[in-house]
Amino acid sequence: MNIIEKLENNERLSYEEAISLYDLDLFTLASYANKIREDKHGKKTYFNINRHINPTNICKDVCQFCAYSSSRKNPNPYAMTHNQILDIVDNSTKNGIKEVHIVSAHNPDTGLEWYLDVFRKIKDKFPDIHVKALTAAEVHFLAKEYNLSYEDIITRMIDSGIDSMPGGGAEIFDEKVRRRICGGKVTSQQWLEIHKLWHQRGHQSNATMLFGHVETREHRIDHMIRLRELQDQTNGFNAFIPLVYQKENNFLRVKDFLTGQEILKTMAISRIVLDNIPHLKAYWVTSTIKLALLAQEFGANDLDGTIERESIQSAAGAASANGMPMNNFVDLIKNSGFKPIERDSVYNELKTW
Ligand code: V47
Repeated sequence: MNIIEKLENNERLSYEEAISLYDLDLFTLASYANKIREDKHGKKTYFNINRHINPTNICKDVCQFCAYSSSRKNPNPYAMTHNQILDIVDNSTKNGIKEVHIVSAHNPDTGLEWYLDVFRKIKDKFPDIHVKALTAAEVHFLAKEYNLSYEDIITRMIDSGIDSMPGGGAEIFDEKVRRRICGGKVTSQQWLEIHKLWHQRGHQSNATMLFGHVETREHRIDHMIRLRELQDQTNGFNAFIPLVYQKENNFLRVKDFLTGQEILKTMAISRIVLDNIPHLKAYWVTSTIKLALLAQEFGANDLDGTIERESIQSAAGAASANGMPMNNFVDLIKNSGFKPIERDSVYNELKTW
């Protein structure tokens, strides 16, 4: 059976077949990815009103792509206090946020209890706010620092009120590329193992893929297939989030930025390959808002959220430092022909705008 027949019949694609999708033209890919989107979600595009908080940029690890860590080209180390974090959440609730997304660098001085305590305080004061926190990279870092198992850390995360895990730290699973771009931090197998354990405890998470640096198309497909295999076992991933690499202020020497075509092809291919992950998020921060809106025609059905403050990708050149006002978000989705649906962090629909 050729690839078009398989696409017509909605059949699962092998690794080799998935790679050959890149040989199809953009419009063919768009039509198949869009059909999957429409079958799953119609014209709905989800977003949430959220606040990103990055409590510290002091990091023990040295990822070559990172411009956020203070040990790299950005020598302004900081660590927030609990009160600063609580004040941010307090202010943001006035803007209607439903979620705080809290991820940090790997700072040995802000220890395990420091984190757990701030999550408990947020939950005590703001019980209705969803706490999405700690990437698998942070879980691994904390487990190593405190000589604890992943299970132990996960139990403490749940006890301190974390509701879901973000998808960060996945980067690219291929071991050779990973060694080059972020050797020393959580391995691919460990990243997958941590999400598996989290899912087995009945909780949900997301999965990212950082692309557009030194990886090949084959590495992207390998990354997607490893996620698809885990999702077959656990069904715990909500969304897949392809993150477009931003090239400023870091130590990975990449000269060429991905073309819009390659970004959209990769979006469409991920919609087709990841047949078991319900949502595809076009993260406007890294793709630009214009391409994220276009990605709605290429399988994406989620645009993440208003964010308010963005520190990780904006340090590397993205125009996202101040988030996106809610009204802009809604208007842009509507004007592009889709239906803006405000969601909570686990995709319950809150409001049709
Ligand atoms: O894992 C770091 C990425 C991620 C750069 O789960 C970079 O809903 C581009 O994971 N260029 C953290 N990306 C952000 C993240 C995320 C974002 C939004 C939503 C969710 C979710 C998760 O940021 C890291 C890393 O892959 N990153 N540096 C860079 N130069």
